[in-house]
Amino acid sequence: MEQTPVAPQTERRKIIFSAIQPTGVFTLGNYIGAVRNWRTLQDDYDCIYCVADLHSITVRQDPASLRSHTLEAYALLMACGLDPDRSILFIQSHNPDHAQGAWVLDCYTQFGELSRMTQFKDKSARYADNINAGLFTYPSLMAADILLYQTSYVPVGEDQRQHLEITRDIAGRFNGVYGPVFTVPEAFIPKAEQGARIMSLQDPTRKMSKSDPNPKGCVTILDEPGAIMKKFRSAITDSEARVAHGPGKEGISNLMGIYSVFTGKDFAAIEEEFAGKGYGDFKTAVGEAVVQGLEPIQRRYKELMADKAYLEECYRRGAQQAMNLSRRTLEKMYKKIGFLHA
Ligand code: ATP
Ligand code: LTN
Repeated sequence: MEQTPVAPQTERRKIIFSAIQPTGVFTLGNYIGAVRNWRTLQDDYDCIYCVADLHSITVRQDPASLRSHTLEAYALLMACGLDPDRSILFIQSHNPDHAQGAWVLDCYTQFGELSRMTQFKDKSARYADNINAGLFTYPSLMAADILLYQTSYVPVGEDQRQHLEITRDIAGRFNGVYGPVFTVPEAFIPKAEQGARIMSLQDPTRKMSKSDPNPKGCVTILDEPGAIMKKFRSAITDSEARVAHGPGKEGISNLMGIYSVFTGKDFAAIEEEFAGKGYGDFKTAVGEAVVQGLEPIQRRYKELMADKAYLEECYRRGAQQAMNLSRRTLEKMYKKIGFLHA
């Protein structure tokens, strides 16, 4: 295929790609660890973000819920400030190149390396009656998502670090055989203090997760103010009654991380602000900061969900834009491998 001319490398902005699964309303963990950063990156990069519905079926999903969660996830991304006029926002299954690319990459991914993935080990223990092949090959689909767009950086939370490592390994291996087909991407993970890993409010040793069976541990970005305050007031802390971070203070450190993100204050300033005050005051302040920070997102979300035609127009356009880019890489992969031109 003829290559369309592209501007010299120096004039092109680097590409960012990331995705989130439509497995429920986003939690504060998703927002702080990932989506919040996706918004600011739009200023300096060409950003591509997607709702990873193909990944979500590695765990059994009810069809009606999957449909509504997918549209909701798309609207939530926009409500969090992702702009379809500046970035490409699309739904993974609307671009068939991801599934096609994933099959190819499956053949350049080793059984041994997939067996070492902690997410696979965790999820296969949690869903022991459905350890399907998709759960196992999840990382090569994720590698296809990223590599099809010649991505330079992938902003994700700490839990995705291992998936980024395997993506780099797959890209390096493919390039080693066929020459430089893929850009080898780097992970963009926030610092611990900036919320790379937000923990459950009920068990600060476990990550806050959309699919947490205990809703008290998990604040979603659409929770009502009353529910948010209640969850923070009943957050698990420790018996020391001193707002500070460090070993044995995982609950308080987690709350400090959340408070820091919503107020812009660093840990030293937070310790000073609450010196001599009890945990009750601190928890109330964290809850109030979160309620205030989420209010504009919740308002925008309601507006967007009231205009389904607009959402549909945006995700259709996004899929087309995504395909225009991914097609070039997929065609290059096919050609290098030796598939006869169709
Ligand atoms: P599920 O519960 O369905 O496995 P999840 O809540 O873990 O989902 P994902 O869709 O897998 O969310 O992740 C979307 C993004 O949010 C990823 O970049 C992930 O690293 C980030 N993320 C998820 N949970 C947290 C958390 N507790 N703290 C920081 N970042 C997080
Ligand atoms: N596996 C990711 C979601 C995801 C993703 C991606 C993230 C699917 N494809 C590509 C970054 C890049 C997760 O957060 N669980």
